[in-house]
Amino acid sequence: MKPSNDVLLVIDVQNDFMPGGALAVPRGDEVLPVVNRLAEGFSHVVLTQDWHPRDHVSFAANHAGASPFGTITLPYGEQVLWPVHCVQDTRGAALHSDLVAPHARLVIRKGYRREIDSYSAFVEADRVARTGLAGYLREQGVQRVWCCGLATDYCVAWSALDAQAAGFEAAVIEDASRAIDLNGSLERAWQALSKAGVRRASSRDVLA
Ligand code: VGL
Ligand code: ZN
Repeated sequence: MKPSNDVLLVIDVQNDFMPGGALAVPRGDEVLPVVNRLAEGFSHVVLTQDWHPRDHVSFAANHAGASPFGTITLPYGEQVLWPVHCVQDTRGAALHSDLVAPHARLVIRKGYRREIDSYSAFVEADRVARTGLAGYLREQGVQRVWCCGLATDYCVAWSALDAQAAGFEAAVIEDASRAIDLNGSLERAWQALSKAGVRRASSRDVLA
């Protein structure tokens, strides 16, 4: 069993990111058995939930003439436009019912401000607003952050990069994550992770 200074950060294992969901990640459901196995091996588990208001700036439907997977420029930079997903308090935003982590200590919700998206569990897309997760983890004596879930190239990667930048040792558990892979985003994510010194791990190594 991993001690409490290792945290398993389970990103956005929510209905809307599953096959058939509003923003389906290909084979996203395949992370469930792997994440469940990992969660059994960690005493400290934290979950995240993408949690948008219906009028969220990241939804293509809220911009006249825009289509999902296009981009716009916002005050904080380029923003990908997504299908409406993970609207607060809807079924799509709920954690998948086959996720088994009864001992998870904290659920961080993110992307709840209408005007700012947040892929990262630590810092919102304006790169200024903080979720409070780094402070919580520091206060709990956490040193290593093992990231997994959905999607590898967006919320998992951004969370791992910010964990590392916040002074934790971060890793992405590849087989416990699945990607959207939009215009080469997965390859770019692995490059950024590698450059930042984030470890690329497999669940077998983590549990060994
Ligand atoms: C995500 C796009 C938009 C993710 C969330 O969980 O990776 N991607 N919102
Ligand atoms: Zn989102």
